[in-house]
Amino acid sequence: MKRFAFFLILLTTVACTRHPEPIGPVPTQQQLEWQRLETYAFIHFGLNTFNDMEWGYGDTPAETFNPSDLDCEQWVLTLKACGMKGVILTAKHHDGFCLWPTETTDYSIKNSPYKNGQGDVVGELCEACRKHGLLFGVYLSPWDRHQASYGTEEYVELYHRQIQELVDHYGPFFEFWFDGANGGNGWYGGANETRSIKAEEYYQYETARDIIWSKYPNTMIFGGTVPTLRWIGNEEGIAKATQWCNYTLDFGDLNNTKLLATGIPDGEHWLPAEVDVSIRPGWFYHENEQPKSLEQLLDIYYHSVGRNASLLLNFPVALNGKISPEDSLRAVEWYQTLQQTFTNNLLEGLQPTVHDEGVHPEWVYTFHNPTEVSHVVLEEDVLFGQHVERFSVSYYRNGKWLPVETDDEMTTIGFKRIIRFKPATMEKLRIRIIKTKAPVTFYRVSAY
Ligand code: FUL
Repeated sequence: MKRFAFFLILLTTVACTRHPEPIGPVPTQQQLEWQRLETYAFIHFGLNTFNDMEWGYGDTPAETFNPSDLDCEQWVLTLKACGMKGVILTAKHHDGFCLWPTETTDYSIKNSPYKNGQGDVVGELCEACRKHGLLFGVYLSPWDRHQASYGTEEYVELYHRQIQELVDHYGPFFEFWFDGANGGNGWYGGANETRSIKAEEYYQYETARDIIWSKYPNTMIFGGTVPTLRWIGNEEGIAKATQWCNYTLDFGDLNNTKLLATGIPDGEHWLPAEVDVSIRPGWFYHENEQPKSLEQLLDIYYHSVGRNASLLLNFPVALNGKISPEDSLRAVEWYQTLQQTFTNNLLEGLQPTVHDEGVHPEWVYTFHNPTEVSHVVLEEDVLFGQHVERFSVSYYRNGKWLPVETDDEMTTIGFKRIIRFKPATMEKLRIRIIKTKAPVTFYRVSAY
């Protein structure tokens, strides 16, 4: 509603003068609210942490889970200090070890020395999130290398019961993660064999989703056959310059990393992308690994949030049960750099001249004095769909129009697109639409 009102105010200024109609897929309210979060965190923590592994086989003893100083409030406060709006915890990774005292298996925190088996990391994090105002989500690996029943109907029932327990005892969840990995081999109750399943049928994802939505209908769903958002197709932290929220919900297409990377311009559904990447090389903590540099993290931001995708940044919790100081310092430095960059919108209060008659509509902003600019942020009003296919950014200085200097390709815009360029002092700034599928409605245009 608010967004609508804002649109009406902007109508005579930055938006097209034609009355727009939604064309093509548009987000649901739930998707739109989720897209507005922009950055949120992953926590990978579990038996792998204590055994220096990424993919536990399913036979690592539960007793090895032994954090000396676990503090979920430290996680939450750290994540808030680096601008994260929510956190998704690996309640169960592929090894099958559960971080809550589940009734479905003995392979859980109940049989670990942590709080003498009385601990509950899912509950503790959920509580800390509630206390400090951070959204909460869970990752529950469908693939389970521990369970003897894995591959049979019995396991699917167990998996659904695990979802039910999480829904009954924790929540609300802003996002629920069904990981796509199904490596085949595992311990499986001592069978030590390779088992393959047809993921699109086996896990009965519609039932899984219904269990979640029966209590928390606003939960965004990652993975499976009925997702409300999509994987970007890589774990490097990179969305492409051309990035559509439009997609077709077909299991084949949901596994096609090429299509996942760009979206499908004529796709039938709104399926916005999420970029998941770890602050360190691994998802789980390994003593010899270091966090990414500030420059790498900034690139990740510009290549995710700056390219019409959400950023899910992973923090591997260390053996003591805390986010390590190297990671938190780096992430806070990163957030503060972004805050400084994007505080002062140089277009604030400037009315653009809009020419939307010809083939190439354009928006021209005239500064009161020559102004140095290095970033332009464009946001389509996605309630009318995502339309722009190509655009340009130029500036006027000493009687000439010049293109801004950047390697970035100016193709799609979508929910948010940030163009970073060599700082240029300008008298005017011009955004021109070169190719679009439908009349363009900007939600906001800003410059820094
Ligand atoms: C992948 C998993 O196999 C990794 O271990 C990690 O959890 C990542 C986020 O998803 O599919």
